[in-house]
Amino acid sequence: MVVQLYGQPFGQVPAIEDGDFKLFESRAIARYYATKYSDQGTDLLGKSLEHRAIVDQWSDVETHYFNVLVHPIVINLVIKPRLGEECDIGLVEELKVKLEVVLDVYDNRLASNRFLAGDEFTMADLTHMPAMGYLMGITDLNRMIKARENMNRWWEEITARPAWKKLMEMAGH
Ligand SMILES: N[C@@H](CCC(=O)N[C@@H](CS)C(=O)NCC(=O)O)C(=O)O
Repeated sequence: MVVQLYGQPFGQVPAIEDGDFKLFESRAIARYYATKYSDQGTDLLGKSLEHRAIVDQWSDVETHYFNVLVHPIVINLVIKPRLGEECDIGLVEELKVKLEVVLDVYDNRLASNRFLAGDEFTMADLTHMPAMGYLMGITDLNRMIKARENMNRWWEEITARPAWKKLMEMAGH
């Protein structure tokens, strides 16, 4: 039986309640709060029609190229061992080969752009941070990122932001 918290029909987290308003799916939640508080702090959504489109483009790259590979890697190398379940090393090795190609695209993009959507930190960078955080904690994957100079520079910069440091402190890292 699926246990629904905050109306999440798949029984997963995160899900939020903001007053009477309920929402699930982490990326939709992040966009909701970024829009709701767009007049405060960093503008995460993009400043023009074109900039917003580029933010959306790299956010979609995260979902459709990056996360589809990284999510099962993290499940197998981080989550399953914690649950005492066996991980599928064959699958992880296949995914790592595919991920090398995707990381090259990122490194190339970040060679001429400070952040994924251009000169400013946006939602496109932010949505990568949870999975990137896991990857950097896995020796082999950490090496794959560190080998890419521009991606590594980008990761150092976005994790130096006060909000990430605060989150890490709260998580006890
Ligand atoms: N696409 C969803 C994925 C959510 C997800 O994978 N949630 C995991 C934790 S990170 C979960 O709740 N797993 C528990 C379960 O499936 O029973 C999102 O981004 O919100």
